[in-house]
Amino acid sequence: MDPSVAVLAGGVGAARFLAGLSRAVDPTRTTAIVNTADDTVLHGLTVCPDLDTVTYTLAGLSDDERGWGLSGETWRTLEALARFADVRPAGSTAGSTWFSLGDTDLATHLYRTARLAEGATLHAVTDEIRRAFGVAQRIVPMTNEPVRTIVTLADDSPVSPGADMSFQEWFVRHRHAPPVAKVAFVGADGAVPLALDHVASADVVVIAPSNPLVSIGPIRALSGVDAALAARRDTVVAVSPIVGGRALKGPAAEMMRRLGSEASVVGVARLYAGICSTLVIDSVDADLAPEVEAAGMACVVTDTVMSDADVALALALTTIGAVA
Ligand code: FO1
Repeated sequence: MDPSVAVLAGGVGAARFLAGLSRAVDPTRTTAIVNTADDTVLHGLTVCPDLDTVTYTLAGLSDDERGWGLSGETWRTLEALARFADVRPAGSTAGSTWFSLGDTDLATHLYRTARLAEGATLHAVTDEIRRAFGVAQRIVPMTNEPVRTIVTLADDSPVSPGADMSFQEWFVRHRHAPPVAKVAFVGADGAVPLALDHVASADVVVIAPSNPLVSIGPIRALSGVDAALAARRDTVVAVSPIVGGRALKGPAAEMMRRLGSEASVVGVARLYAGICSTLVIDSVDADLAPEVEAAGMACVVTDTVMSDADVALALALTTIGAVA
């Protein structure tokens, strides 16, 4: 029988890894535990970007170029909202268009929001959405409770220096350009992690190639997650999201530098060494393998840039094989 796998996941990098994994092992034996600290409310709708990126990608319906949202998307609702820009009173956020919600993507947020209003948990709604999209892998939000990433902008930020800002405002509205001095996961303290039993009992745990600070960080901030990983460290393997000192997508490298980590596979190894035995790094970083090992992790060198489905499949097989 194929090994059971639990995957700690953020957005696009994790989604592509999970798509490779779904071809490598029986998808019904895989559980993705997904960051929800990026979630936001827009137009009264609950939007869960990482959950949706994972679901759409596994359904084969994501927009590959953007990395988020659905392929073949149309934007008529967004365009229609622009009509209200001139009449919106100062201080109102009604009808804002800085976060692009596509017409078909909106259906997911409408369904989720309506089900949450009926009293369903985020876990239950996420499972309903997964089934509606015909995805076999289990997709579990990291918690049912709202946890929100808040960034504190650095004093040298050209925008609102020293101010606190929601993750999506920073990431999308300001294109993750303003330097960040601090990151907090508001609500993480009291939130109950989901799927801790899978983290404890799966044959293999994978930390997907996601931002270690703002995608994996919120999952780790939940009570008991790090302890559960540390207790089975020998069968926990991470894939570095940093390749050649840069993130393939998003602000991970710049963020790591700003928040005191080295923006390299060695910096990733130092962040994960306490909870994870093995780091998978890209061939371009092969010369750093001894430093990863010096940071306390075994190191596997392979192609990690998932430019097509076959690379993702090979990466998934190598990753699982490193600790299975
Ligand atoms: N990212 C953007 O850069 N611009 C957008 O307008 C945007 C809209 C959007 C809508 C739905 C969704 O699920 C994701 C969306 N994202 C957008 C991506 C997303 O906000 C970020 O990539 C993640 O939060 C980071 O993991």
